[in-house]
Amino acid sequence: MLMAFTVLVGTMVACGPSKSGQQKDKTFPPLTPETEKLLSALKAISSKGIMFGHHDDTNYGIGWEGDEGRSDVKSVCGDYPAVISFDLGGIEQKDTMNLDKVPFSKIKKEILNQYQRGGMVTLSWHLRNPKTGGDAWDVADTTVVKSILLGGVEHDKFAGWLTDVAGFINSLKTKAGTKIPVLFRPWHEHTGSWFWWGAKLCTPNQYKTLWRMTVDSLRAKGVDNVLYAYSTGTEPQDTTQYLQRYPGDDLIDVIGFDNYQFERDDFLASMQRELMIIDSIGKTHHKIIALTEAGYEGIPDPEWWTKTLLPAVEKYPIAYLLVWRNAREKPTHFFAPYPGQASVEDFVKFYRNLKTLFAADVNLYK
Ligand code: BMA
Repeated sequence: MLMAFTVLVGTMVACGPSKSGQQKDKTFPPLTPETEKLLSALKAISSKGIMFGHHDDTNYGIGWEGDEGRSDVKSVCGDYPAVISFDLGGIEQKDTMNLDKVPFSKIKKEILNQYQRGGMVTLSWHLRNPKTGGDAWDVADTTVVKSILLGGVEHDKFAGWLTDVAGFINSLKTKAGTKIPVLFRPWHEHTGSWFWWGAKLCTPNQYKTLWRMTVDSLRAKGVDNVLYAYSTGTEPQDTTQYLQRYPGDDLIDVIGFDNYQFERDDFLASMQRELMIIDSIGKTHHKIIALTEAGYEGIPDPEWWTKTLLPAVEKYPIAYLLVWRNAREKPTHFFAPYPGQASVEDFVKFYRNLKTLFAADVNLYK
């Protein structure tokens, strides 16, 4: 029933003539059954709790790298995160390792492991600057987004980069050949201006066109195992500002924001503001909501998990919250506890709280 419906809707949406009649008809593949299951599970999960996520969780941690089955989160509480994120930065250079020196072969392996646990994988993309050759944070040139859109000088180069991303996502498969669903979250924190796709570096229309080009290109290359997340920073003050660069309900499955604590009162205030915004938009646009990145670098507050983070989010129906990485190469750059860290005891309380969900609590592909 679900399948038949999906195929029908997929075909209808894909082949419907555009309003102008100018655009060529596009035939896109419907989502794979596992991707549909992930979408349904994400819609339902907030009635059970909030999934905990951690970036690069099983790739490395404090004092280790690449150990089979190891995870700082698991070492502390006994279970893996329900969500693990990985970064594709560098795939567009045909590099064998991403920008944080994790081999793409290892990322693939860990994506399969997380899928087999019944947990979710999400992918960010800190890609390089296609115009200057600099990194994602190179914001000196304000014409980069324009240059990669159709008709721009770097369009062909960038189109090739999307082919590399499509190739990677299409290659995520189990041994039996089932494609593994992932949540792709490109062009994030665009309401700030620290990435070349940021607010001061392109117009709302250019940003939205970038999104549409990205999704259209992946769909045209047969990528049918992906959901898409739109995630701002904490700049939006209301729903209008949040939606100013929103590319459209037909492209996006999950809406969220990234928020890091520096000063507690500011963190709590921005948390409430952005959660209210995404909760309201989530309801009117029928979208899943999430805290797509969060954290307090170095977790200097030993009770941060149960006295700040959980109370801030628990009243909102977010599907997940994800903390950033435990960098093995930068001693103070960690966002999850590891054995001996000051917030371990509190994190175990957070883990035991009925509201939080870890890998053993979820089975997203049933
Ligand atoms: C940032 C930092 C960087 C890293 C980047 C992409 O927030 O963690 O060290 O390269 O994310 O993972």
